Amino acid sequence: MHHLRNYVAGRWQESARRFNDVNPVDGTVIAEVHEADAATVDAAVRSGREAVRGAWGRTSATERAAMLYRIADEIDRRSEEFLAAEMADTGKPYSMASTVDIPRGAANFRVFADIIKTAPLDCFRTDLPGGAHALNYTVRKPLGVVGVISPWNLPLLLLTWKVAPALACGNAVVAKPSEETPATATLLAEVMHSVGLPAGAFNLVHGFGPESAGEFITRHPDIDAITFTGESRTGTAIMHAAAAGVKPVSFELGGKNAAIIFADCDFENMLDGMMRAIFLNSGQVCLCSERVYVERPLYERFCEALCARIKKLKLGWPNDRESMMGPLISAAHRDKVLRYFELARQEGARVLAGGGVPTFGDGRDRGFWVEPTVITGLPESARCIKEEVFGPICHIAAFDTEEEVIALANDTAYGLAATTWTTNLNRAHRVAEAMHVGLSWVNSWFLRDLRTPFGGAGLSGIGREGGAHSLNFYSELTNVCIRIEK
Ligand code: NAD
Ligand code: 6OD
Repeated sequence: MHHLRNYVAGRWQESARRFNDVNPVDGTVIAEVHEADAATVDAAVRSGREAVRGAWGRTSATERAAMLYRIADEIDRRSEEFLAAEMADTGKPYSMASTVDIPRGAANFRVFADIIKTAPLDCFRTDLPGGAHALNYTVRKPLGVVGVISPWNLPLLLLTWKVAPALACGNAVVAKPSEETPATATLLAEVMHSVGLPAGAFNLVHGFGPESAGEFITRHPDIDAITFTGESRTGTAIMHAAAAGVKPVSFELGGKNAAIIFADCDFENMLDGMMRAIFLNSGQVCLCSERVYVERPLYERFCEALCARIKKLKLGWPNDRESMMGPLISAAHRDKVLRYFELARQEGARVLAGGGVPTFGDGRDRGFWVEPTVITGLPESARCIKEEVFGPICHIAAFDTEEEVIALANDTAYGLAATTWTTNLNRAHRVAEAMHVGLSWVNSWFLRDLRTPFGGAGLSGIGREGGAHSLNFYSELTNVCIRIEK
């Protein structure tokens, strides 16, 4: 059996307590994971503190950038291993893992290496009475030891999205990947070791949330900041824990995102985009469009075309190059999504496609699959319209006016992403800006430039990361003010 260990102070550490890493494609156990106890997390935090006080804390931005490029190069060199590990942990198809997850793992390090080398600092000359003046300039310093807690849907992408800027700013990291997907994080620790990152600058602890490694990090008095991606409810729990030490938090949480399709859209482009926006990663992307609003003249055509495309969506083994959709992450999550399918029926939905569990006649029947599903006919107050399902499902409703659809799209406690499909330039700008979200796409979805702000409003999060926004979270700024006499 393959063992996934903790990485603390530059050394691999075993634990007596172990849990299974399961492949969701067919339910097989692929590894035994060593769960970090409170003492291991404490050792990780202490080694992080020593690294920040020691050689790592004294590195220049140029030296850290060089280290980040080495990490990126090493991820690229071992990309086949990362791919295999990510596909085994998540069941996601090669078509996605090889184009999104693993390339972004390396890109996250490169982009923050570029950014830290060129980050400008504020400088103001302040005129004073009598001809004297003051020179104000800011100095960027590490926060200290940053706790990084990440989810299972895009494991390497989302972990490195936070580890890279934290290291770029000179912090030490104690990272905890999701208990569902510990494999690529463990490979990342191997990479850190092999490129010579100073011991303690990156620590990896495995485990769960409550009363396990997650909570041990968030409650640790010597953690300086917490950056978290996951469910909104978990965000609340972490905020409680962080409140005790008044620790800065950055939260990227859930979504219940709207797609708005106007009748004047480029239909085929929109359909391609919407297939991704609804079913990429089996709908397990926080940005996925679970609420789809279609201008009435296009409504029937869209529903038919989407259902026809679903029939061609191949649910396959990850290594099958034709495979477009994999299973859900776990039996528990599959059961949650199936409960929403059932709830939708009880709430009065008409099921246009899917709604059940596929059968394959092979090992996949022991995995955690559900069918791509399309529903209509729910009132806007239905739980299936209000709550995040995080599965391959969307609800489609017709609308008549721009004003009406803006109100419908914004009628949610979340505020992560929206996507608008239209060829009318004026309307594109009006609607995109009217969305109460952090990310408003037009004629595209999940199109990323890593220098731009990423995050959500309302239940979808606190703060923005990406580009300089990340640097501002992961740094302490000191303003130096020097009075200069005439
Ligand atoms: P989750 O909140 O259950 O778990 C995320 C991480 O938090 C895991 O590592 C888990 O072990 C840990 N955790 C759980 N409880 C904890 C606690 N009390 N204290 C400390 N750590 C704790 O989320 P998930 O099921 O892994 O991921 C799916 C959710 O993440 C969805 O809601 C999705 O929308 C959201 N998500 C958001 C974004 C974004 O960028 N906004 C990105 C990806 C996923
Ligand atoms: O692209 C990113 O940087 C990012 N944080 C994506 C999040 C996807 C949510 O599942």
